Amino acid sequence: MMNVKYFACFLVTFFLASHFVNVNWFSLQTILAPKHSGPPRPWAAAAKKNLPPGEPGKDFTPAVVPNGVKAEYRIIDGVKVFHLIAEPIEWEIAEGLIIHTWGYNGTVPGPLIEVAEGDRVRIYVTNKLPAPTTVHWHGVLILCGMDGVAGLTQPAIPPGETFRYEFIFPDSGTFMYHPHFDTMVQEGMGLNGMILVHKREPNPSKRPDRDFAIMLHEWTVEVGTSKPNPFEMTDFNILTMNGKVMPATEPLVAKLGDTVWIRYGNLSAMDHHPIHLHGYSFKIIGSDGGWAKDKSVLLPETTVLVATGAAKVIEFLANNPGDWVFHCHMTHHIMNQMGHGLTNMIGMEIGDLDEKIRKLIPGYKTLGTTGMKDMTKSGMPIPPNSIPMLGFDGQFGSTVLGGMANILRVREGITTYEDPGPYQFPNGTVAESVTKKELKENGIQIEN
Ligand SMILES: [Cu+2]
Repeated sequence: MMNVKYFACFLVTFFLASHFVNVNWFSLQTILAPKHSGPPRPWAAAAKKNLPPGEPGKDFTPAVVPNGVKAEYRIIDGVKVFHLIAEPIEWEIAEGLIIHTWGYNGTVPGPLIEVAEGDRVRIYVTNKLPAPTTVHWHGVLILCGMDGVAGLTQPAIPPGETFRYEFIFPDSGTFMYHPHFDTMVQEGMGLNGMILVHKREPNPSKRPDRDFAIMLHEWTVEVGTSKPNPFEMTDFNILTMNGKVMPATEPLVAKLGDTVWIRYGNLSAMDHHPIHLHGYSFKIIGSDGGWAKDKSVLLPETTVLVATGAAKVIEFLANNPGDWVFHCHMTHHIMNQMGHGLTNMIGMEIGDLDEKIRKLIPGYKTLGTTGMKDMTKSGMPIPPNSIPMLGFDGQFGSTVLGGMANILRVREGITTYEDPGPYQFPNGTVAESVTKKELKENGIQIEN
């Protein structure tokens, strides 16, 4: 009789505990316990290890997000708890262009989720969009029910509601997150972000000294408007690194001798981006699928093709001081709104055309007869809320290159990673104008 009472009491207690304490925690523990037949599940080993939350500094060197932020978290019972809010936001692409779009926690891309391998996370996703949404953890090998595919693995999160995702990051690597509901519109409006899962490495000398995270994205914002058009299929006119175009992109700073990683993620709608780095060759040591096992067999590269829906990690030794540009090598991607769909004026002899037109339109100026230099900020009147090519104002003038571009500054003897400003070139090392005498001495004759 007593046994039945105890059993009934146990059932009631278990029901109450599982109902009120945390139903998901119970079920996840059960599922993650590695007691399965067949091949080991990709997440089973990490679940068995049950590691404490990884600590920045102690377990890994925190990454740097140029122009960006990291997701805040609190640790509750050994679980890192995050909160993502998908919502309409206002975002400045560069001075002169503010867009009204969608983002996570007020930013584009969303905040970087930075954790260590084996970290258990609980991520609450609140939907403040006018449409349902989900979050998919792109590249992370987790239980199917946490995969975030609306309709297939979960109901979509209705506007106004909050869902919980809970899992363990089984592997270190470079991953991304984005909606898996009406993906074309929601990603196109800017809902995307990166996830860095660090290897737990107690010895700092075995970690990279500088670890940068950059998300690539593309937009179409018609001149004079502020709403990106997610229905565009081919003609993207704003190409961003971490939501900014050059010169609003924050330079990357490294000390001579540093081991540098740059992790690129790409959630552009249609384009792959071949990102070229000047001054260095590097090795592509990782992707969203994992890491190269033997770096010595990798081909040295100067351009990494970051396919849409992929992440790539490059590694190099910072052994060449200077200001080195890195940029997408698809040349239309280093332009902004005014580099597209123009009448080809190159080589046109305009004579006194401007003078005649100015009688009808005061201030008129024909642009583009020698290329895109006229389209930089100083060269033309700008329609409201739009950006011309911009370009970066360096110590020798404009780069006449903007868009998906940034600068790596490598310096000797710096003690902080604050922007050190323009590179001081050693005397006699800069390309310069020459005299006729020198040309003659070198056997070069120039007509006129
Ligand atoms: Cu590109």
